Amino acid sequence: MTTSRRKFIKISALGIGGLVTSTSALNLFGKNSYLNNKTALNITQNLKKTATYCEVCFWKCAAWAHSDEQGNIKKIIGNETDPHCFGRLCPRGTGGVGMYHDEDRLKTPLIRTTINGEETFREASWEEALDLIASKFKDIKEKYGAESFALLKHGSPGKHLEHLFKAYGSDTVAEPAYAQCRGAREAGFNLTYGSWIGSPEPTDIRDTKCLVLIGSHIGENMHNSQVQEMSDAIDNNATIITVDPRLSTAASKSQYWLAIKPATDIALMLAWMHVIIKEELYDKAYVKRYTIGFDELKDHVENFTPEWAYGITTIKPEDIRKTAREMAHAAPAVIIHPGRHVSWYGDDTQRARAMAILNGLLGSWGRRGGFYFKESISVPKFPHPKYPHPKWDWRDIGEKFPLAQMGITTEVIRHAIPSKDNKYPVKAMMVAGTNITKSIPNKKLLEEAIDELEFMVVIDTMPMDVTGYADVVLPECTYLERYDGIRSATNREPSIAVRVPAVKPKYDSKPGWWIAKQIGERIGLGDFFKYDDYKEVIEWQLKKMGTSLEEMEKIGVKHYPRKSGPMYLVEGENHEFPTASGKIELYSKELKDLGFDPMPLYTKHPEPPQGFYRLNYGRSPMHTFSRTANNPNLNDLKSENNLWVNPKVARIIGLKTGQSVWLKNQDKITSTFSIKVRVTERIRWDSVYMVHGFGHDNKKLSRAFGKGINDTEMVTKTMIDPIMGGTGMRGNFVEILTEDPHKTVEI
Ligand SMILES: Nc1nc2c(c(=O)[nH]1)N[C@H]1C(S)=C(S)[C@@H](COP(=O)(O)OP(=O)(O)OC[C@H]3O[C@@H](n4cnc5c(=O)[nH]c(N)nc54)[C@H](O)[C@@H]3O)O[C@H]1N2
Ligand SMILES: Nc1nc2c(c(=O)[nH]1)N[C@H]1C(S)=C(S)[C@@H](COP(=O)(O)OP(=O)(O)OC[C@H]3O[C@@H](n4cnc5c(=O)[nH]c(N)nc54)[C@H](O)[C@@H]3O)O[C@H]1N2
Ligand code: SF4
Ligand SMILES: [Mo]
Repeated sequence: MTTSRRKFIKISALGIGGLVTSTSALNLFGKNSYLNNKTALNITQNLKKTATYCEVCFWKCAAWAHSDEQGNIKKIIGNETDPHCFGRLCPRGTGGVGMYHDEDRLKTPLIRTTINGEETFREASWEEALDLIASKFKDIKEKYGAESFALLKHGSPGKHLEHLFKAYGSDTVAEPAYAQCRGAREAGFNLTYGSWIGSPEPTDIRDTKCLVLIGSHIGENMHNSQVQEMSDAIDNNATIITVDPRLSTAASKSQYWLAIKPATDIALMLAWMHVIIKEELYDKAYVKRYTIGFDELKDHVENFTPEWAYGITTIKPEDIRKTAREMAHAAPAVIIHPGRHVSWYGDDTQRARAMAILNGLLGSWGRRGGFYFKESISVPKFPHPKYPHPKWDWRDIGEKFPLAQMGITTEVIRHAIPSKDNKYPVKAMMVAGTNITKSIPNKKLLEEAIDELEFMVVIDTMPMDVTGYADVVLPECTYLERYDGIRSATNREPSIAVRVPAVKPKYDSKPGWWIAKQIGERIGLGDFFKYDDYKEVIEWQLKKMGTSLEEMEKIGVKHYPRKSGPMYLVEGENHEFPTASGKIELYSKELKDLGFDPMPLYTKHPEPPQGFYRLNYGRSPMHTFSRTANNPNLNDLKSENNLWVNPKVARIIGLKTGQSVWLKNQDKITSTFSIKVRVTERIRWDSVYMVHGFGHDNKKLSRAFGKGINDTEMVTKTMIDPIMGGTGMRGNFVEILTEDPHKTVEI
């Protein structure tokens, strides 16, 4: 099967930033463009190239920002030697320049004030805003202890602020990339192999013969090198098996699309294990040498036949058998992809365990075309005094969840609500680079918690919804206007990349490192920030790493040789896995000892009642979460989300493509805005689907305000993973309303 690479990957062409070849990238330079193709190509020679890495998502592709003599950024192009992007940026990365140009950006610090009885923001100087924040830092520490000041963060600015918080004495830190994203996968694979999957995933997709995607919608999920490698795998006739209730882009390129009934994946995987073991298709030598618990697993899956799974998943027994054989046929060059956003149904660590176990049976961990042993190089720490030891931190806040390995945002938020048994009161909060009103569900609880805070400061580049709740808003400059920490990539071989400002910060915006330092100095922590410019930190680190800023400015990415040994297991040799037993744990004693199932079991989850549909959500290749909805370039490509509705459902309700509808969920929450219907066979009749990140409710976002529905608003029921505290968000059911529920009725 051959597929046109260009159609699938929608990543810009090498070297010229996608101006000519790819239709999607071409559209980037549409009516809101800063350039047209011809001028772009002509002026390339006169542009200054600055080394950076992209912050439009967390794949962190290394890139070259091109700016003209007037200091305007004209375009951004992938760094050819970068293993995250192989010289091509995805449409979002190419459109990243829109983050810099967006005229709706935060321009000055803002302080909440009351005018004529109404709360509003007034513009303030940095001096005033920073002094106010510093006084609150001192206040909170005196009254409650530094621990009561929490930091919710995501992305590069988070690193600088985490340093400030640790110096101050608070490790009450969390980010949505754990409990709302990949935490359960890390827990599940850690239990099995003794190590996290991490980012980028060490999936050897370019050499695989069979890629199994369970939900992962690579191609819409645009994690760059992964998409490119999948495209190569397709060209090399690898078998793609996609398990998804929706015909995703990946499913449409697959030999097998298993349109599973939502929330039943564990049953499918147990049946796959059953077939693989019953038909003796597993890698016997690998299982014998590297794993423990095979006999227990064999007994465990004895009754989980494809016929049993059929009743649960709606996938035909012969399809389950056929796909299990396909995987075994390709093994060990097979990947049961661990997924990334896995906080679905609350039994997510167990679903990740099932994926990990399947890989173990097929012998793909540590094998070419399966999972490689990743390696990175550590960046030396710039010297600073020892951090004080907090009396309590994110671990205590998440203590209910024995295998939580990072802060749980929802728990940190919940601890802002006073109660008798709240031993760890959160009294103030800094939110940096995360739009929590979009990324954390259960808005009622969130608003209740925010209401209780004595102080809240938000650091963002844009007037996102979350800024509306702050006492002080600080405008950070964009990634194109600042130095940041060195990117050390975990990959087939180690490499580093630098981020150097391509232009001066626009308006009165400042870099995150500067903000952290300014607050630190004001509260007596100057010794933790012994530099005038973050450039000095990078220069010091690069020197220790055998290079220099001067060299890095020329090359952008530097590669280092592997030191940890071969990328794959050496045939016939033993290998010590970093688990308690030193083996791949098919049976987990650790889980058993903690009172959990030592091997995954299928549990039935509630199904939508009559008239309701399961709310399913995912990614658009043109957008990242809520952060790009207002980006002029990307908004031009896609300005709102749509509601995917099966034709059967459309017939019942009488819906047509393009019609505006509202949603009402099981807890009677109605959507603030409407969404346009897209009638399509590509979604099962029991679910509806939309892209996450739209439905913005801050009017200051002139392009994004009121466009589409915010899926998070409809997520009021969550299913919590008891093992690591993940927030399962896919158990919400919605009704489709054809009339505006907000229309005032005239009597
Ligand atoms: N363009 C773009 N790319 C991105 C991002 C972005 O914002 N924009 N964000 C990045 C980040 S941080 C993450 S974590 C990843 C997320 O990307 P993935 O990890 O790929 O996300 P998933 O939630 O697994 O994928 C959503 C898919 O799951 C399917 N699905 C829903 N319910 C079920 C079910 O019960 N079973 C199965 N088998 N499938 C189901 C949906 O139909 C949809 O196709 O994307 C990354 N890449
Ligand atoms: N309902 C629902 N919830 C989800 C998801 C979902 O699919 N559906 N996905 C989950 C996943 S996988 C993840 S990883 C999280 C992502 O959660 P978030 O990281 O919170 O995602 P965004 O909504 O993009 O919010 C990022 C914020 O950072 C700001 N920002 C961007 N660049 C900078 C910068 O350089 N400096 C500063 N200071 N701010 C910046 C943006 O303007 C925006 O306000 O959400 C999770 N929550
Ligand atoms: S995948 Fe796209 S958005 Fe993400 S870092 Fe790379 S170019 Fe930027
Ligand atoms: Mo994520």
